[in-house]
Amino acid sequence: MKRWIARAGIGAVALVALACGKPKSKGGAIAASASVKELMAARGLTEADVEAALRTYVPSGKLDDYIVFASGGQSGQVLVIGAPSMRLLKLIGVYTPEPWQGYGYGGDGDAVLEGGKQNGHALEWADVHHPNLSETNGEYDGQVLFVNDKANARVAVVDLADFMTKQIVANPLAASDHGGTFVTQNTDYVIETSQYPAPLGREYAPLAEYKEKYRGVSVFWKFDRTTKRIDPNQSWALELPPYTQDLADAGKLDSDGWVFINSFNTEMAIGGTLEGKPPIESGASQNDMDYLHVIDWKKAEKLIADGKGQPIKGIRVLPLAVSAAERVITLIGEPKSPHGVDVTPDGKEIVVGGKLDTHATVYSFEKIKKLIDAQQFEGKDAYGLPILKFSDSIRGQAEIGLGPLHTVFDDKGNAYTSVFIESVVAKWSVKELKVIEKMPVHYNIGHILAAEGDTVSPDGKFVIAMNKMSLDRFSKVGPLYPQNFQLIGIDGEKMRMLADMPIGIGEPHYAQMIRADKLKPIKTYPLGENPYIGHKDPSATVAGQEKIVRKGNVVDVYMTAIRSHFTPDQIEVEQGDTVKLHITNLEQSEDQTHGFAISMHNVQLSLEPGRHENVTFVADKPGVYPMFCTEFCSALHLEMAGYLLVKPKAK
Ligand code: K7E
Ligand code: CUA
Repeated sequence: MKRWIARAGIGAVALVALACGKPKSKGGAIAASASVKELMAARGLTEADVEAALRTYVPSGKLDDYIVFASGGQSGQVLVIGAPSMRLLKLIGVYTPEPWQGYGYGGDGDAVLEGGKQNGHALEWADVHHPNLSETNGEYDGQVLFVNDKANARVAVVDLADFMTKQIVANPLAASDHGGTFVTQNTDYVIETSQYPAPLGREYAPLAEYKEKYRGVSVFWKFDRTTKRIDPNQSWALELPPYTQDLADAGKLDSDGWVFINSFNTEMAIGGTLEGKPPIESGASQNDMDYLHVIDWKKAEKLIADGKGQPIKGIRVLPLAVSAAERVITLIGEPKSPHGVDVTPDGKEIVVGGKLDTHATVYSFEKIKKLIDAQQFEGKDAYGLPILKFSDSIRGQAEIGLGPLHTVFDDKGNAYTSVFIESVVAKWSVKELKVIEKMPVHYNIGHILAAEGDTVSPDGKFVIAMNKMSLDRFSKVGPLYPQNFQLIGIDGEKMRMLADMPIGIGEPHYAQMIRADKLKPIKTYPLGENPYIGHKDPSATVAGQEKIVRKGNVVDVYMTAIRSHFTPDQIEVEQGDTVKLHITNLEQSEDQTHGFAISMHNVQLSLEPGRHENVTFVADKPGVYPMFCTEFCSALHLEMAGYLLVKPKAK
């Protein structure tokens, strides 16, 4: 029963019968078995409930068809969820230390978190907004995941070979970001755009000089496929006007080479509530139109290569004046404080969600391109950027409802827009610009995502409503309620609500759903591999070669771990020594992970089979400290232990 049992036509009773293995009766009538009916009655389940259960239930030992990578919001992590079961598979530590994975607790992962320092500060939290999978020819390729930290303007790279965070790059120009981390169709660039305008490079300038000195910025981080890392030296940026840039999307197919970024607060309101001035929220909602930024990034790339960029904090930035003169950035009006901007799968159109306007506006890339090529502008903004006429740039508008935010697509030409104030998913025809159906969601939907949704060929199977509020959906757990992911089937005539999943670790924003068979994670590491360097660690040790080497007050310990002991298991050092542990897990069988912790030292590692880790600390407090395995690995797991002895300094 791998395929969906029924298209719209077959009723729930039929599904129940099928699920129970009851053969169809001769006359074609199908009946649920008495025991299933009893169960339904006892649990108060309707036929629709049973049908939803059958569409999402993944029995023990069976695997999900899709994997969802969801933002963990303020937790700074990424959730990995199976769909349609909506089972949580993993939390990947990204910006926040994650003890189970031994990420940020004394091992080599500390260096990744170090890379995320801003202004010399270690930042222990992040607000993860938009996970984006790497693409090849506009299809998810399952290699890498990028996520941004809205709060501190950072971008992280998660390697999907082992589902580990390998790099955090700190944006030196902006103080916050939002429109990211969108990828170009072959992942040449990962794009990160600032949210709240500020002087580039985070210099000081008074708010009175907002229009002159404050700026937005879009960083084009160059992604290197061979190293699976962002290369900051090959990256560059575009100076943007101090409109509050919001969401963004990269063009694909016809619109490859272009990026679309929308904005609010083109009024450039700066608040001042204590002085009785209007807050930013009202100042920013005065104009009927804000600006969609249309960016020719291939032209910008060329100008940067020709030396037109000016370095700020080590990044080449293309000045606004150059972008204006060379028509790298063109503006088009967009109705009142929009939110999401989403390119259609064919790359031909751009859908902007109105937020304060009830429409989704569909821009035509072909029209835009023609107007730009013919230099048919209706004017310029205060920064000299050319503006296209709104009515000449769009194909039309769809009346969606109150608070349209984000839009995703299926394989049949339909769009699905999250409608925040109405708490619905609106399904509409892109061609007809007409709403077909609205599905209520619980409650206050933010983002929406679709199976293979941002590719050139969405699957049209599921969408997930990512709801900000859950009110009456779950058992009460104190005044901070979980968020609610709602899985909705979209492969039938009508949308079907299938499952709820509470998210209790933060407020997720976006997520992407990839076909599970596109992911090819490794099962074990080659013996001695350090995942952060991608090959065998120079300090990797094999059985029989373990040793303790002392040089001055530095003690190097070359260790191994195998069921169920560490070698060596007694380490004696002197107070004040720098201790360097180099531990190789000699296991080569699947799922045979050992942990490693030392009491009182904030050291905790995860040593998956074959993996090597290095730990450095100063033994500053004399005493006896147990060191032990923290992952239940065998019947003798508790015996997998030893001692670190720190001898007091001789007086
Ligand atoms: Cu709409 Cu940050 Cu993408 Cu939240 S954003 S919902
Ligand atoms: Cu090794 Cu528990």
